[in-house]
Amino acid sequence: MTGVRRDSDVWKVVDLECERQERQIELIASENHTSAEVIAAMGTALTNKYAEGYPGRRYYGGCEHVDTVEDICRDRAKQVFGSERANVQPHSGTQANTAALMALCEPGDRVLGMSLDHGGHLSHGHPKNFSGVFYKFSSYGVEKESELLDMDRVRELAKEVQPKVLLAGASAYSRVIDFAAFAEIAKEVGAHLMVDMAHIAGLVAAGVHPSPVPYAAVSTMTTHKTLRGPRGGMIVCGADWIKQINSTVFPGAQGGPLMHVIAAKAVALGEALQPNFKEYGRAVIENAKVLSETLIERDIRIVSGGTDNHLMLVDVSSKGLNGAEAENALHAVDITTNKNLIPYDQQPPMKASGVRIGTAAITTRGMGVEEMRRLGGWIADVLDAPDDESVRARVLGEVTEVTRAFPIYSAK
Ligand code: DSN
Repeated sequence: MTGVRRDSDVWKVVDLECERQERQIELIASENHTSAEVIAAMGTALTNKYAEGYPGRRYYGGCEHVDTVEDICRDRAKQVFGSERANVQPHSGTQANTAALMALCEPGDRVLGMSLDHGGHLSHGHPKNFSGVFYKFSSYGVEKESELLDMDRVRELAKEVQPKVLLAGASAYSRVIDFAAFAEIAKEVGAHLMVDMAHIAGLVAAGVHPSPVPYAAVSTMTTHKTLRGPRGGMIVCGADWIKQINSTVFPGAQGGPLMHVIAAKAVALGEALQPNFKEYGRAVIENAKVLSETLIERDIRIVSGGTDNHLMLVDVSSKGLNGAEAENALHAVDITTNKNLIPYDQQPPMKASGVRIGTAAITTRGMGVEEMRRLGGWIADVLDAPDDESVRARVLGEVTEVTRAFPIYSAK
């Protein structure tokens, strides 16, 4: 079964994408390179199996083996995150958030989450997302001067809004999130605390970022960012919430689970339990710090002045560019980033004033502080002279040299 490649239309494109990933430096903060074993688990006949329901209580026969793999996955999720319970079926982070909100409150209830413009997420109340359509979202943001969350301000807002759910977590916030403070505020206003730890799940698993699990009623995540698993979602919670969560994931938000992806999540969680995953988490943060310091030394402004986690927001307006221009200039030298709004941005989202960059993927490739210093230099060179052909040719040559020295799959 393995190695069948008859459809050349498709495989040609798959090969191009694999080659692109090997050739480019991947700095998109929400991406990573999974292990070959995670990829192998996804490419199995488990994709054929319908398994609506949960292990031991399915709506289909023949589930004896997929029951076992889902049990392994749930047990590993509980072990990795120190949670009482886990649901490993969500197809994505947004579907995990759908199920969590359905469990924690009713349509029309008030929810307080982080503003998308300040680093939140679409599923935290964007008016066109299910969250903004079905719930009354209000948002907190970062302070204008410090560009940091101010928990006193969050408390004031929570008292004003009186939400049923207080939602913590972000997709573009580079500092440690104080889950204990969020929990205290939630308690004061009688709200449930929900944490979306999609970006930092791998850092939490590695023990290099405080865990929300002891504080939150329900914690959601994606499995493909710092956690380095297959594309998907997951929920961890206490025994008190699992009945509702199991029912809001299936049949609430989804039908049949993707058993091949659950097998791959189990493999990734097994990897996260290995001692070298802690080392990986530490290296991701160290690399991000060195990269941000290198950029700052080259007069590039980093939102909030630096990073505590795997990502940073680079304010490219300090170089007379917008985010889209910077993304394109870096793409031309095989450095992949994404344009991103910075707090209090005056630009529209498709231009933005920043690019978001993260170190999860390049750390997986084995790059370290020496490469971060070179990388920071290349980014600065390109942003200083985005139209200079000679700079572009030199940087592209050096990027190629480094990506060849750090293969993702080909030499492993
Ligand atoms: N879109 C993802 C990100 O890039 O952060 C979050 O789901």
